[in-house]
Order: sequence, then C-alpha cells, then structure tokens
Amino acid sequence: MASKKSLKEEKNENKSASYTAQDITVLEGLDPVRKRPGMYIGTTDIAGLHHLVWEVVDNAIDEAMAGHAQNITVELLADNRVAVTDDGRGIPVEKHKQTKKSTLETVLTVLHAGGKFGGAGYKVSGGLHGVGVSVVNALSEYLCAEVRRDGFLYTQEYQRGKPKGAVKKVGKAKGSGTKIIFQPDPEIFETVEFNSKTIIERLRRQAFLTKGVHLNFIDHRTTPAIYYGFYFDGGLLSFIRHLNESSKQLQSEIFYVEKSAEDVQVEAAFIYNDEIETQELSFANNIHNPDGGMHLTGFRSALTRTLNSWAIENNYLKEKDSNLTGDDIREGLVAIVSVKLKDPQFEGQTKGRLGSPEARTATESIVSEALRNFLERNSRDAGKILEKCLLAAKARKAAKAARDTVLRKGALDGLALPGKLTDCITKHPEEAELFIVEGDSAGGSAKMGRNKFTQAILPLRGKPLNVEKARIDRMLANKEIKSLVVAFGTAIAENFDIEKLRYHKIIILSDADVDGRHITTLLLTLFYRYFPKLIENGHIYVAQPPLYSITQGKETHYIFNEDEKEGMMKSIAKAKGLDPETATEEELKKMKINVQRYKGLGEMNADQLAETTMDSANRVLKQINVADAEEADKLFNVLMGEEVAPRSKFIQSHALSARNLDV
Ligand code: 28F
Repeated sequence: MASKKSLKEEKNENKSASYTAQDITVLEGLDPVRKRPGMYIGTTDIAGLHHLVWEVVDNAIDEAMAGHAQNITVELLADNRVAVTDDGRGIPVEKHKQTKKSTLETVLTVLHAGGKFGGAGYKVSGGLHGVGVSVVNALSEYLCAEVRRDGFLYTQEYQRGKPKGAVKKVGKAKGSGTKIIFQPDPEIFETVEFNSKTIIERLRRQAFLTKGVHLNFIDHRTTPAIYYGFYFDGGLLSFIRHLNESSKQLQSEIFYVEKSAEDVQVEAAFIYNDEIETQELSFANNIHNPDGGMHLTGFRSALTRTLNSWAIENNYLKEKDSNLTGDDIREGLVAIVSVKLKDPQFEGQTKGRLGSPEARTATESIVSEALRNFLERNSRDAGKILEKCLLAAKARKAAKAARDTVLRKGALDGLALPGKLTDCITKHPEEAELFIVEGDSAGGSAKMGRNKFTQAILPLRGKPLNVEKARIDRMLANKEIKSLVVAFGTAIAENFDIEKLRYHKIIILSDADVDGRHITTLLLTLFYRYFPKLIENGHIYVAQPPLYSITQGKETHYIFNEDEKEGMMKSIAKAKGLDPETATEEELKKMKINVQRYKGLGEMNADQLAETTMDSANRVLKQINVADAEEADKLFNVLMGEEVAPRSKFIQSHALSARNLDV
C-alpha cells in the first residue's frame, strides 16, 4: 500500500510529462499475479479457485447494485470452464484515454483497473475481493469476454492473461450485458474442479443481500443439468425467515429497516424466537464480517437503548430497576445488519471486522428510530419481546443471587478466618504463602512441616470438590470454597480488592493423580473466573511434588520426572560398576540403594513434604499464567460438559500416564 501511495505522489509531481515511467508502473501488467497468485487470491487451493468465481460474480453484482442488472447466471461447463453472465450495461469497449486500448481490454489486462479507472462512486464493493477481473484473466489458461452494448456483440479472447487478438465486433445483438467465460490454469491451481455446493451457498447468501436480483446457477457437467434460481423479494426479511426456519418466532412481524445516513446505506432486520442462543450476522458491501464491527456495535446499542427506554415508558421496568443488559436483550435474537459504504475499513487478523466508525453512528441512529416506530405500531410484539428480555434478566439475576448468597457485600467482612486455616505469623502479605492442600492427611503433614512464620495451610477435603458433580456457581456456596475466599481476604466480584490480599503466593498442593489434577483444574477455573487479577498478577502457583526419592546411604535425591529418574539410576549403576543399560532396580536395592515412588502427598512424612515441596530452597513451583488458566477453564468445560465422549476420553488419556498430569 505504502509503495503505491508514494508512486501516486511522484506521479503528481510529474504532471507535465504526460506518460512517465511511474505511469507504467501504476498500470501494472499481469506478470506479478502469475508469479505470486497467493498475494491476490490468498491461496491456490480449492478456496483460491473459487475466489475466481466470486471475483467475477461480485463485478456482476456491483452492476446490479448500481441498478443496471437484474439477472446474473453462473454456469459450470465442461473442461472446468465457468461462465458468468449479467444483463447490465456491458463493460465499455471504446478506447480508454489512458491506455489507448479498449476499456474492455484495459479492465482485463491492467491490475486494479476496475477501481483505478472506474471513477469515484461506481463501486461500493471492493473490500476483500475486488482484486479485479484482470487477476482472474491472469490465472486462467483461457478467458473469453462477451459484451452486448449499443446493439452489437463484441468479443475478445485471452490465453493466460494475454489477448489472442483485438476486441472483435461480431455482429448485431439485442439487449446489453457482460459474459465472462474462464478456464482456470492448472499450472497455477492445485485443483481446477469447482464445487457446485460451495457456489450455490454463496449465491443464495448474495441473493438475500441484493434483493430484487435473480441469481441463477446451472451445472452443465451432469445430464440432466442441475438448475438453481435464487430471488428474494424481501432481502434481509427473507434472510431472517431462512435463518429462523426451524425455530418458533415470537413476533408476528419481523423488524425491518432500510435507510441511509451519513453516506452509509443501512439495512437491518431481526426477529426473536423462543430459544436462548443468539444469531447475529453482519455484512459490509455484501462481504460477511464474521467478527462483526462498527455496524453490529451500532445495532446492538440501538436495540439495548431503545428497548430499555420503551420498557420504562410502558411500565415493564421501573425507573429504579436495573436496566436490561445487552445479554438480556440478545437471548433468542436472530439479527442481520448489512451496510453499504464507500471505502470500508476492515480490521483484525483475518480482516473479519468492519472498523469504519461512520457505520456505527449511521446504524445506531437509523435502527433506534425505526425500532421506536416498530414498537409503537406493534405493541403486542413489543410486549412479547419485552417479556422475553425480562425473563432473561430474571434468570441472570437469579444466577447472580445464587452466587451472592454467601459472597454478597458484607457477608464475608465480619466472618472470622476459617477454623481449618492454620495461619502464618507474619502480617506482611509479600512474604506470606498460603498452601491449599488436598486432603486432611496431607494437610496434617503440611501443617507440621511448614515454616510457621511465612506459611499458612488450608486443607480442602477432596469429596465436596468432586469436579464432575460440581457446578462453578454452586461451588461458591460450598463451605470449603467460602473459607478459601475468606482466607484470601480480597472478597469477590464488585467488592474484590487486590490490596487486601493476605498472601502474595497462593500455592495449590495436590496429588499427581487424576483426582489431584481434577482439583487443580477446578481451583484454577474458579480463580480464572472469579479472581482473574490473582492470576494476572502472578499470585497463583501449583506445587510440583517429587515422583520419587532415591536414597543412597544418608543422601536422598528427589526426582520430579521420569527422565530424571532414568538418568539418575543409570549414573548410580555405572558408579557401582554395573552395566547402566541392563541394571535393574532389584540389583540396586541389594546395594542399599532405595528407590521410593510417591503415589500421593499422604505417603510423605512431614519432614519429606517440607523438604521437597514446601522449602523454598528445594521445591519446584509452577507459576500460573493466564494461558494456563484458560487451558484449565477449557478442561473444566470438558469435564463438566454435556458431551460424555470428550470427558471420558480426557479422563482416560490423563489417567494412563502420570507424566501427563503436571499442570
Ligand atoms: C460477468 C461479470 O463484470 N459486469 C460488469 C460493467 C459495467 C460497466 C463497467 C462493468 C468503466 C471504466 C471501469 C458500463 N457502462 N459481469 C461484469 N458490468 N464495468 S463489469 O465499467 C467499468 C469501468 O473502467 C459500465 C458505464 N459505466 C460502467
């Protein structure tokens, strides 16, 4: 982009020379397209192949959107040829001022010619596709353009982007329009076989978005040929009906508006159904924006604001009640927003979001006004929508109330520290550590082995924390978890205050088995959802207890993984004059070398636990970052999910190997 701009600037400085070297660079030929096709169509796989069709169809749709074409036909022919026909004005054939060649040839042989020579305002589209039909020409082993215009038929043929001859006036013709037949080049594409379903789906969506245009599809590759025709009088209204086909609609009338403001053309439609899921689709210049953007933001705020004020004015909500939130309002919503604007800006990694701010203001004002009218005209529909939103709000509040029963404002304040907590002496959070220990017996050892001054111990009982039966919101009502929160000192939700954190290191100490792993997952999920700051600020750790100890005389080594154990055993065997490759544990045992495997924390005595897992000189701690916690949250969802298959798969795969168990 930058290089193009500088070329343009140079060109302006050079106005006196009518045809400069820079002009020639701007009027780029097609060689770069064949050299690096990916730069123009993304990929050369089947997706890239279909890009050629979208490019040509988009041009025909532009002609239709400009009000000049009503019928567009896509035909799949033998030998992987595609024909696209429209009944628009026909691409002009007369000599082009700048190139001194036919405009048709210019459009087909000069990169970006459509935009560069089109004159402002011809194209509203462009966006992601809009690389120009010359790109299609460059990547086709054969292309034929037919133009009907001023009572004549003109044709021109190409091979790999090079004209086979000049534009020919073939004879008289009725009507007007453009037909492009092309055959993708197998030297470029991994496959040249088109997929009819891909094309049909795309045409259907385009037909919804450009109401009043007939989009036809004929697959001539089979006998009989397969024919599809798409025509939606209702535009987005038809689209909404299609999306909501399988759900019960709440409203009797679909909301619909089409209007322009600030040079932005806005079309929006929605309906509520009796479900919980939301379906929202947004388009800019007929290009789908999977990540939404300014138009969707404008639509959502119009909906939220208008419904709230209407609810208050009509006594569905009292002024003092809390407002309906965006989430309350989106339950069961099926909505489509489509805007048309000049020079749309797309953002994000995949360019999936519309960034143009004027799309937000235009959509918000147009939808707000139309929705107010709609509600006033359709008070029955309005009532149904409002009842649905209020129900969603009620469910939301009930869930929150359940969460808050134990944790609401003040409930924790007066509460004494839990009796199970063995606190440390220091009152300085920076040096204080809280060990959350699974099980009473390990808790006992930890209590005995701890550094009383800096280390506090909170044992959690395994049973009430059975992950598979727990729900995260119910968990918060759990006594054990409640004591955990009290021990933190930070309170929760809107009362959360990190300044009040009583321990700067919170260390989860659980067994290296499936249960231990479950409890760790559950605690990390809890922290991730309700105490994200603790993770962001690096206060959460998982202790890694050793898997083995190897004792040789008075010396004990603690081993944290299998590889380390293997290496250790080999070096001892070697030192004892045994063959390190064949020596067995039995043989080593006879030489008074003792290998102990720790199955759980409970098997370690207090001294061992203190030395290996709690003493800051020897212990191994894993500091949990946000990515780790997200991972735990995902695992938690698998464990909790409705789907049994991934859950049992997870449990199996993690039960088999102890090594997979470290967090
Ligand atoms: C099968 C694909 O590409 N249809 C098109 C037109 C019509 C005009 C046009 C196209 C003029 C100078 C660029 C006609 N009359 N279908 C299509 N139909 N392009 S592409 O103009 C192209 C510009 O350079 C057209 C008056 N103005 C525009």
